[in-house]
Amino acid sequence: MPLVRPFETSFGVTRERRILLVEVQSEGLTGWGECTAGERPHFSGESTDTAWQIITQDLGPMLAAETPEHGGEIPRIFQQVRDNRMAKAALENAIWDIEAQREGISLSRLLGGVRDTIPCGVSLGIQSSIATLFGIIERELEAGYQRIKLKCKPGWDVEVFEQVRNRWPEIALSCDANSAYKMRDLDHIVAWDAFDLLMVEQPLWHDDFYFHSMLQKRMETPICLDESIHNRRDALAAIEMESCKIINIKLGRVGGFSEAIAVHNAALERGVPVWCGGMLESGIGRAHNIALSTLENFSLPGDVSASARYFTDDIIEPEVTVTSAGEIEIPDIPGRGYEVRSELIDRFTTRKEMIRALELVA
Ligand code: OSB
Ligand code: MG
Repeated sequence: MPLVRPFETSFGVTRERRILLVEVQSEGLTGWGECTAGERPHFSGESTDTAWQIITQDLGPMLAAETPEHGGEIPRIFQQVRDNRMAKAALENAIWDIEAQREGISLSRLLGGVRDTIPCGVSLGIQSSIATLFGIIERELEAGYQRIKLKCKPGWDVEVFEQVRNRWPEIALSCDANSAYKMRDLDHIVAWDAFDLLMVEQPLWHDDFYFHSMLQKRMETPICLDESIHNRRDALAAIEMESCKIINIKLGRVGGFSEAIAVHNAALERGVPVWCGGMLESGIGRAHNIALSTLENFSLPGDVSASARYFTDDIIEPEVTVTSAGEIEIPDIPGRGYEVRSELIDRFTTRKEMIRALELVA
């Protein structure tokens, strides 16, 4: 799926998405899941192709050999497979979708969601100039988005923050470095306290807690961890060490809804707010992010925004839209809340594999 515009982070540029989708059929119901791995293994060690391999060779057959009734049972079934959380999440989330349909309730309700609208922010990629960035910020604020997150890296940081702050002294503003900095940059990052940022997301290594905690001790601005948090245990360690004061929860990064809820609850009990991150998802992953964002502790605007910001033609119907108040309204229908446009998916599809469960004899 071509992106409406390229998205640049400190680890590279994405121009089109090559997305692995999972369709699970059971008892006449169809659940969908999206693997949020990137085309290249730059955000995490997973990619679209490693996930294809793990799902077709391992996870798919493992799931087909079982008869789970609840999404919450899936982590146990996949226990023997180490890591590969984005591959696992694609399958687990499809089962939660089916379960919600079977129960006749929305996915949000099944997960324990408490909101009927969610607050939305946008994540803005690195641009060719500050003037271009200003134009984009203007448009997004005009559309109603409640928080602007700026991707940053050495050479695209202080200068940008300073000019954006001068132009918009009051907006909720944050930044995300995707691990672009090192210890020698600590003084440089501490100085960002001057820009009244809501948070600084993942400034240091993708697998670090310790050095983030050293930075957080010197900094007023809350650090938010993204890449470092893979599960509830990571969240507990990061909170205990004060490596962060805010957590970005991504369904794929933590391995699916079960672990996302566990991270959410651990943070809630310790007074640490969370928000839902994005991975340039198609409508299916987006629908799941929306449902997750209705949980109580998702109190900050997330990176979940309108379909049209990414794709001219999204694969769900209706596409995701954002109100002028910068909110997404939660669909109150059974399951994921959006229809899947199968004919459009077929047109985009380059490869397909079917894994059958054994027929059960009643
Ligand atoms: O770090 O949050 C991130 C996109 C791809 C990989 C990592 C990240 C992002 C984003 C975009 O920030 C969020 C979105 O708009 O989906
Ligand atoms: Mg991030």
